Amino acid sequence: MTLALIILGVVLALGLIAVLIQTRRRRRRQFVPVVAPPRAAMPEILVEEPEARPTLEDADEPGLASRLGSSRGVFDRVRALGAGELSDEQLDVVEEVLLRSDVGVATTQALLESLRTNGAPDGVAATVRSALRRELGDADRSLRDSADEGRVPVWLFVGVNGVGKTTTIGKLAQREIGAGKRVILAAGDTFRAAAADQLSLWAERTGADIVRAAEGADPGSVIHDALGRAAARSSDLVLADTAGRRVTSTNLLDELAKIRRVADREPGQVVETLLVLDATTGQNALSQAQEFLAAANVTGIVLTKLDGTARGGIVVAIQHELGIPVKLVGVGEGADDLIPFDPDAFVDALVEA
Ligand SMILES: Nc1nc2c(ncn2[C@@H]2O[C@H](COP(=O)(O)OP(=O)(O)OP(=O)(O)O)[C@@H](O)[C@H]2O)c(=O)[nH]1
Ligand SMILES: [Mg+2]
Repeated sequence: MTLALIILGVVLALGLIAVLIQTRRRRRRQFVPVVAPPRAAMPEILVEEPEARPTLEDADEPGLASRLGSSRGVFDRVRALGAGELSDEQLDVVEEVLLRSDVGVATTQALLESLRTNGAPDGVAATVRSALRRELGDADRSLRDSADEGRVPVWLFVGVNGVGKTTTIGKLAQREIGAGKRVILAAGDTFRAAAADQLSLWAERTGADIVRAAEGADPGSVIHDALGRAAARSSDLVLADTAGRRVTSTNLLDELAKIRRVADREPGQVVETLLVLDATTGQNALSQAQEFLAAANVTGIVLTKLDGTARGGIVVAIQHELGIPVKLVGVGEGADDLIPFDPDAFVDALVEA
């Protein structure tokens, strides 16, 4: 009898232990396969008291002209021209400079026409400056960072490979976390493992949280998991990376449309779709953009690598041809090398003495 009771007791105890182990495994399983577990060092509240640091505008405005690489040099010959009526040779110089600067044929011809008719009483450089400024218009260049009640704002980054999507996300993570936001990076570029590794490095550097998956995983499911995590942690912003290449561009655009639908499903809400373009590719950037605009509901453009061999007039061509505002410009590879696009400061930096 006693022996039977002891055996019964042991069997019950073993059963209880088995149930406990199962429950713990199941709980763990909810997180492991879909979302990387939070790093041990990741605090629940990522940034409690952001340290005071200069805003990007304060840090960059004084040096914009010197950070524009070769863009400013293109206008040297225009700066050297005087005021008043222009000779044919001088008009040729203006035409050549404008075309080389990548502003595009339409803007160049319009500006030449105006110079022929009105001359340049305030100087050629000033006339060119105000014409370029006029072309850039007064679009809203702010980035929307709020979503509807109960939803998490998502900024989706699209563009062909190598233009600077992942780097721009890293820079923005730095900026937004610096402003006190809780940011999650979604490694939606599952095309190659190195893409998620690159984003993970930015997460480590900036203190952002990250959701990633194995190479070849469905990008939509990564975005979906990131949104779940963002909702659970009351995050303020999800920055979603995407792959820049697929077998064909049609495939890539289909994939993007799918990712966008997932990102825009509750609890997520895509409030910005930012097309990243490499300024050094000049007019090629424009034809890429046309394809993306048709597929991806683009709300703004990030123009990268303006510190390099780019010729800054491409900003004007983008505005003219696409009508989509350039919202940010990249002027280097570092975390602080991203500037909100300010048309006044930009045309001054390009053309003024
Ligand atoms: N000079 C300069 N380099 C930049 C800038 N933005 C990005 N880069 C560099 O451009 C290269 C490509 O940047 P990524 O961020 O990896 O580009 P991506 O669009 O994510 O590329 P894929 O992942 O291949 O689609 C990197 O070496 C970056 O450091 C910029 O504003 N200026
Ligand atoms: Mg990338």
